[in-house]
Amino acid sequence: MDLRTMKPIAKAFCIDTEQKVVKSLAKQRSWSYSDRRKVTLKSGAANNWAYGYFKLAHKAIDMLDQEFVRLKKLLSSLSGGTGSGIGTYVTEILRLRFPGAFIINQVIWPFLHGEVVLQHYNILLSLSHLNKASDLILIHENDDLTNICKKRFHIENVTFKDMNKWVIRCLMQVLLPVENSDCEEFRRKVYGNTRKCYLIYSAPQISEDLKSYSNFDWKNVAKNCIQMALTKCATDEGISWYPSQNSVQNYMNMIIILRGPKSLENSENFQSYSPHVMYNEVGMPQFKDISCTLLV
Ligand SMILES: Nc1nc2c(ncn2[C@@H]2O[C@H](COP(=O)(O)OP(=O)(O)OP(=O)(O)O)[C@@H](O)[C@H]2O)c(=O)[nH]1
Ligand SMILES: [Mg+2]
Repeated sequence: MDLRTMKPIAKAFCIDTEQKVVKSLAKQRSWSYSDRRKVTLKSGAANNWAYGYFKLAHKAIDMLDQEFVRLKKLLSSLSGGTGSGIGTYVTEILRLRFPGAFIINQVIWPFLHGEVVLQHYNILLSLSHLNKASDLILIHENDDLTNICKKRFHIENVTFKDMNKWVIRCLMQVLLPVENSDCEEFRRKVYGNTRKCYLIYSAPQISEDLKSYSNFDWKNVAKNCIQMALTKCATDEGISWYPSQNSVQNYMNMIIILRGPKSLENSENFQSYSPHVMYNEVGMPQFKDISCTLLV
């Protein structure tokens, strides 16, 4: 707790090449960052992976050094120069220093159109490096996030803030503790897999104000979620029902995470879809009902 502002102090690091970005992020209303964990340089990485990776990253590492040991989960974009270049370099240094650490990268895939001209190179370079250094790469696509916000949360002018709320919700689904598995087991489920990249599908997608009018049961929520993954549909509405769920075996490694009061008794039914079922009898703080999240 920061006794001056009475705000909790975040454990996370906030890294950006541009001072204004870190300053604006540090202006959070409900928490603060310690000065040791705000890392900033003098100029941006100009949307250039190589500039971030080769020219700027070592400077950021020098500033991070003291508390490096606590850093195991990295959130960054793939298409700019800082998140992709420095994020990749930091991941590689972490891997060198802590060979046994379980490192997770959450990355944002850019919009298909209208973004950075170098984005394809930046993505390719980032993912090819991360695939060696990281244990688990969770991907969120900005076009999908926009669709979820528009179609399921009925937001007309979608902002990054709206999209990030859904990203955070999915990350909580995946990373909060579960009852039948711990970090070690999670690690074993994805460990040794040459494929590190996972897309996240999660259901139900429903706004708070509509929740009291809705009724969910495990069968439908899980059925929808699995079909979303099969048909690569980001939203849990308007899903195509072809191919059928019999083709679920096509997925090499599907991890199913169930949260909610009735998940325990149902968890065995999910084994037919995947041997990797993780569950927790307590629902998410915001989603007291049931929820199903897939990593595929
Ligand atoms: N979902 C989401 N995407 C974001 C957000 N901020 C930026 N992006 C996306 O991230 C990409 C741009 O990355 P930035 O983070 O702005 O770039 P950077 O990593 O700071 O790199 P440079 O600015 O080139 O130094 C684009 O694809 C944006 O659409 C955000 O808050 N949420
Ligand atoms: Mg930037």
